[in-house]
Amino acid sequence: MFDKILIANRGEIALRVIRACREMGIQSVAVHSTADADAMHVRMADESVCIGPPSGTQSYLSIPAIISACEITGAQAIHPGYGFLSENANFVQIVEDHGLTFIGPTAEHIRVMGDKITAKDTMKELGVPCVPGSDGGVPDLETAKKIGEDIGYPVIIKATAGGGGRGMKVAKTAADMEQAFMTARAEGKAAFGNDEVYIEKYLTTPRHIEIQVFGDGKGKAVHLGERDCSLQRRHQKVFEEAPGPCITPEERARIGKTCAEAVAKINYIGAGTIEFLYENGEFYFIEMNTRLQVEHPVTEGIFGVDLVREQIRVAEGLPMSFSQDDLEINGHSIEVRINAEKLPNFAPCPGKITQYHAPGGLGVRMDSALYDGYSIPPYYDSLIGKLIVHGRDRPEALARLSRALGELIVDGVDTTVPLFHALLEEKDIHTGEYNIHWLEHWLETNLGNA
Ligand code: MV4
Repeated sequence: MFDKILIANRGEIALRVIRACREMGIQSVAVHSTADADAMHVRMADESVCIGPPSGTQSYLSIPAIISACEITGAQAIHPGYGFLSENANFVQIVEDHGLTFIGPTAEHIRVMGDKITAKDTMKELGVPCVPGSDGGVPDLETAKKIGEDIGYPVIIKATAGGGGRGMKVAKTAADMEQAFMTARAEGKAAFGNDEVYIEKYLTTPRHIEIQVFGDGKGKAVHLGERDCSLQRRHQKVFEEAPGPCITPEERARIGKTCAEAVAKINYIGAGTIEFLYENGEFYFIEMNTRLQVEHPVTEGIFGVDLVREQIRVAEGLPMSFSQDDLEINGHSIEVRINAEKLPNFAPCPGKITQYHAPGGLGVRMDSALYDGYSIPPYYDSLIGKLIVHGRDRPEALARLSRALGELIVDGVDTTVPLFHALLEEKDIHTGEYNIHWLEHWLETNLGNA
């Protein structure tokens, strides 16, 4: 069993992992940049190590500094949180070469899922339904045009190394193909050093539905239903919920079983998310994320499980503490991401927090590393908190969200809180009738957002 875990991250996710460690009787080690000396994760951990200057590249992304911090403190395992080194297969290899445990999937699974073409090939082979498109990579424009004619326009050209919307171009008709193909390739090359691309039928009005899976690394795996994360701006999620308002119990059981069986078959270990586009009652695989996600608390809310605790257990070689039959959905959970950003254009807004008051009461969870007098540094992500609510049903969760947002005080910087107050006035949010384009359209109409 581990007696000490190092958390290679900062902010609310570092606190999330420290809390799980404390409940399990495991010592925690925080690492931090010089800009984060006064950060809450440093205060809350049992020990801390300064690993470098403010820039993420030289601190939270510095593999030698993080490995050294483990050696200095005697930590036996590393939890990567999300972002930073969480999906870096090379890092996982180095961690293991130093006799340490990476709390997460194997380097091999991270590598396979990090390349979108290999990920799709693997999922197709495992029986997961995929978006119709090219069979693997598309070598040249001539082949691309042929595929366009075969599957029919519109199509989307995606860089295999892409993700988060980068290296992605839509061709509405054959006339757009040359431009779209060349641009997707060039962006893939420039951003990821990889110009390999593939083509899919472009789905015009899907929802983003993702299935939470969890494996023990020994051929056992479960699913924990879906999250609907369709409300996004520029590929950044802003509002997430579970269960999905449009998914029936039958659909959930079917796609969930397919996903759990797929990851069981590859001996997947730990938390994973299989992302789908959902349109006209059909699921289409797009990508798999091999990490704990920002929005994992909505899944924890409806299933009453602690996913970080389970990650630590399976990394220790223990079984998961539940089986599929133990997992039952209870009520509805919603998360909103509180970013230090100024509306209408979401410009980052770092600065000093002059007053912070977290909401509370039944069904309210606030995951945040803020405190009175804290200065949000300008070097990192603008996520400063996640407000997660749970209710017996969706209307109760929405009412609770409105109530909790009203209690929340974050003074000194601009935040995305006013956006959520406004969204809660919208009929479509209450009926659940939205898709991946709804929010950008709403922002344009209501805030004149660019
Ligand atoms: C698509 C798509 C439509 N058709 N693929 C965007 C980021 C990456 N994860 C996949 N993305 C998309 N892939 C096909 N075949 C539309 C998107 C997309 C999107 C997906 C999920 C959530 C928000 C989105 C916003 C714009 C485009």
